[in-house]
Amino acid sequence: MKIYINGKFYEKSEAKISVFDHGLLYGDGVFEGIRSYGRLVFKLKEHIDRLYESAHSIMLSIPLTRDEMIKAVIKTLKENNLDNAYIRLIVTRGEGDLGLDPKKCYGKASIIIIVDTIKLYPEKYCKEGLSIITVPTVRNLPEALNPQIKSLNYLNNILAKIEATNAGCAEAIMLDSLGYVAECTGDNIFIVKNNHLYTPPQCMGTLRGITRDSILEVAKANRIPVHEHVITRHEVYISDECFITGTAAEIVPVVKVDGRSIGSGKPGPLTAKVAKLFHGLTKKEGIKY
Ligand code: PXG
Repeated sequence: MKIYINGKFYEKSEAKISVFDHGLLYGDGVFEGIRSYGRLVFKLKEHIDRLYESAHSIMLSIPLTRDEMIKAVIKTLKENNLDNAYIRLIVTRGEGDLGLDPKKCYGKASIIIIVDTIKLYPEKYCKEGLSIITVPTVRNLPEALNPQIKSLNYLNNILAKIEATNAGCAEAIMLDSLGYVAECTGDNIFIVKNNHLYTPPQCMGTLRGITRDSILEVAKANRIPVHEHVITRHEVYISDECFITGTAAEIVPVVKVDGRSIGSGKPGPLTAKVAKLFHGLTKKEGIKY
């Protein structure tokens, strides 16, 4: 494995950054998780745009242009020679002192690109569907740390993940501070009711997932009605189908929420249809390497 750090490649055992990097000390930085399918990087431009928007919001200046960043990702993929890869792109605030002030780190942002493979959920869950719960930890308030900023500070999600796994679930629904469904710990959520798709709007304290947007794109192109609409837990419980979406997870059906069976209790037909449409898109769209 060859890991990119600030323009140079290192073996995994040699790929290191400073213990004074504010990415480590404070989770001060931004990241993206990206996938390639058959040597096509899926929605790379969208991921790079979201990275630069996250960075802009936290006043982190990335020392490469967007085009240079795309080239760096492609170069790292070529170096690692994987046909189907999971790419983790990280920009940290860089090395500073032990104080919070990011100004001490200016000009030192670190860019790290790791290319690996990932299987987030076992095949059994993808085929039979997940059983998930709603956890007590609410999603970060948009007015505090906006979930649309994909920052290195993931403790909000990790606390929710701990609550999920403690209860024997691989994923969990996080609510916003008003009690509406926001998203899962590392995935967006969709429900199906009467052949319409619903997902919470991004203003509800959700990350604007690239997979979520791709589902909206394929649904619209195939005349499946889609709504970005507030969702309550009750609406999830009485939905016909439910599924979660993420770059790492892809599309995973959900068959039980808080002990309530969803629809037939089995992965539903519209979930299968949009998953097929999504995988079709990944096969034909992307930047080649
Ligand atoms: N919501 C959150 C909070 C995420 O972290 C998504 C939605 C899906 O977004 P994309 O753009 O990938 O469709 C994510 C991204 C993990 C893990 O181990 C998950 C993500 C990132 C890093 C790790 O579950 N998901």
